[in-house]
Amino acid sequence: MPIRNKFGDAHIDERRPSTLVLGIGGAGRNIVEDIGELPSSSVKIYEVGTSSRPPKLSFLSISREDMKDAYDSELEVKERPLTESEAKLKRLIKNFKIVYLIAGLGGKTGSWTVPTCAEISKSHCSLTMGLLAKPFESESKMRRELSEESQAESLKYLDMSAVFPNSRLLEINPNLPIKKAFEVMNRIIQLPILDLNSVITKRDIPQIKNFCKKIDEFKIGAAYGSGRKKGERAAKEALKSPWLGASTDFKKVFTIITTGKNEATIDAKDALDVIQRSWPEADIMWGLKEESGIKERMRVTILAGKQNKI
Ligand SMILES: Nc1nc2c(ncn2[C@@H]2O[C@H](COP(=O)(O)OP(=O)(O)OP(=O)(O)O)[C@@H](O)[C@H]2O)c(=O)[nH]1
Ligand SMILES: [Mg+2]
Repeated sequence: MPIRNKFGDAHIDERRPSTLVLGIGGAGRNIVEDIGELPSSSVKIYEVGTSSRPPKLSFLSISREDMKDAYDSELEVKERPLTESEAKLKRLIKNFKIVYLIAGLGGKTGSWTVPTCAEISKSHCSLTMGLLAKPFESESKMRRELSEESQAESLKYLDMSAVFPNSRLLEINPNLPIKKAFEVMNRIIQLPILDLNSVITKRDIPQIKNFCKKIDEFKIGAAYGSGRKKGERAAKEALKSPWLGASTDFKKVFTIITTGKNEATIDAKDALDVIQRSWPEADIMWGLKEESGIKERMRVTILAGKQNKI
């Protein structure tokens, strides 16, 4: 029998783990810059990059040369003197329980920095998640190879990761201008921070880590539903999300249900039943949260993982 567990708490802010979100390199910075207002004061966001682009949020300046040296080193972070940029990153990262690393892999800054941050975070923090966009098929071979290599290196240290191939943007809407397309995608990439992270309490972290143990990569889908049967409608739409792909063999699924105030949980149960029918063998961890702006609607956010790790 698959497991269905509720986790988290929608109300108790003091039990929220301190959370750091790092938007690294051009893509990472774009994604965090338009994240908007955060639901909890326990979340801090930083842009990380070389200083030529004026930041909109708190900023941590690093040098590409330092990050290249770090990336190329055969030694683990603990076994060698840190570069100046790594030392700065470590001083920041070590103060948090949960760390999100956001970047577009394939570029130098993001690809070189994410694995090192993941390694530092693994030894100082409780949970590390990578939210990583991958280059278009049409980008250079060098970029695509760097992105694969950086992803594989990062996976050694990340507890959770979600990967977003940019090429899917074109399959979804080939005529959408690239800036608009990135905006659509960036909204999806932000969802774990806005939804998953808004229900997690400190107490949930070991259970979440355990749940993700054998999963290399999560796919994300989300949608709104309204009116009668809004839970069912939202879940059905979320399941059609292009970022989830066509796969049916998801084994571990987080579902975050966002409602207005005092919503009946019947709609939440409907949503979970729809998901379970689609993936009968999947274990589901689900959380419920409130958001005043959502009014009469319901949002269902799904993070679905296949069992990859041995
Ligand atoms: N989803 C998404 N992807 C982006 C965005 N901007 C760029 N990308 C993708 O991210 C990849 C990496 O690009 P950048 O983030 O600019 O690279 P960087 O980390 O700044 O590295 P360098 O500029 O080479 O130092 C690109 O190949 C694009 O496919 C964005 O706003 N959203
Ligand atoms: Mg750049």
